[in-house]
Amino acid sequence: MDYFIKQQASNSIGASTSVSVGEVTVILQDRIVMLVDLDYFFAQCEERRNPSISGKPVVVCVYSGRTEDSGAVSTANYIARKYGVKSGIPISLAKNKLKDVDAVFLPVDKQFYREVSDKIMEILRSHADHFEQMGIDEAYLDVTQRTKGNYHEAEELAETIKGDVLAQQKLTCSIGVGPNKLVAKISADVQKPDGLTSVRPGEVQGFLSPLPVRRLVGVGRKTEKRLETLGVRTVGQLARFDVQKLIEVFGRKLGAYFHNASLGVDEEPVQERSEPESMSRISTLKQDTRDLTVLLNEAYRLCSEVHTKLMRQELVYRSVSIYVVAGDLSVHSRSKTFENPTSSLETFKRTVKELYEKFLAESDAEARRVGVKVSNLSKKEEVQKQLTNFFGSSKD
Ligand code: TTP
Ligand code: MG
Repeated sequence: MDYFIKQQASNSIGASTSVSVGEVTVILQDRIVMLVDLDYFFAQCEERRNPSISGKPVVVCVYSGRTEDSGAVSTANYIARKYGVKSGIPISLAKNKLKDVDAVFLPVDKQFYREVSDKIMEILRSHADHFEQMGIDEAYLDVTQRTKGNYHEAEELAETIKGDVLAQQKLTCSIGVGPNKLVAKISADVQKPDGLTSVRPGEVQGFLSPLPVRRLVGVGRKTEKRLETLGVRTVGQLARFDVQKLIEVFGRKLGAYFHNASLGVDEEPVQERSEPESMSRISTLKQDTRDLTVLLNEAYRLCSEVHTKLMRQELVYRSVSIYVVAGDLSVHSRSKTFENPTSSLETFKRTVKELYEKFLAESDAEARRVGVKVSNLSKKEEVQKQLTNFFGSSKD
């Protein structure tokens, strides 16, 4: 337990509030963080564009094109949700659930949602000391300075933000206010749509304790099951669970994270995200060569490394390049850009192969070093996440 309290102390700047859970006392820095999440975003954009559909169940779909109804639901408005329609379910199932009502099914129009999102993010940014966009419809705002650390002011500011978004962009959102990102995120989910939930430092423990552990970011289905075998179902039970045992089961980093999270402690700053423009790896061959198999052997290894990093940062790429540093140290490169972004390792490797073949056909240089690069990077789109969900991958 010691290391944890020390960590808190060394990170603390300015005012703080201490909170006790059983025998443990933790110090929460007095920050005020908001999480703004737009309600049923894609479907609400569609309602705004065509108000005549508001009042009906609206389902926005990613059609795979294989058969008329194949694909998955991207999101649905709250009327459709009453019938059990939600993100990720097959379109055919959604149609079945809504077969007796006058429902509207629409294809995703990502470009339109992106435009609406950009305008709303500008509004949100203008109300924050520090701003961090998390996805197309979600952002963290650190408002500590402008509210002078006063929750009452922060709650008023949240109302102002909701009013501005509605007046300027005709959309509703839900806001969670809390002492950090973790609490703000969970509280934003409490009341939806059009909600505002504020959890002050002294209320954190009471707020989190009864919640299922699954509500904590990073606790997926597998972790939930493992915690259950330890007799831990709620965040409160997790807070009282021996941290050393947690570390034994989940490793030091994750164990400590779960422990801190259960206590409502999260020091992650709200900070602007800048996406890298490219990612690359280069390596020196054992000997200079023009042998495609040897080149690819090394290049594929580099592709996997780059791809792992790409996945960790949830990025997709649109361009692939290869590099060859020849024996005379001249540098050669070949590139290819796709129309649509992808996260596929297979496409990456296939393109690298094509480009090395092209290089060998066009140049007679011998390769001393080989490199691969992905560029034109952007955040992985929710649509792609959704398709992955649909075709089955677990959260952990
Ligand atoms: P969410 O904020 O998770 O969902 P939402 O805005 O539709 O609904 P809520 O009122 O609960 O916030 O996701 C934002 C958008 O991302 C959503 O409108 C559509 C898209 N999305 C998918 O395409 N697939 C998914 O599985 C999820 C969860 C979201
Ligand atoms: Mg949302």
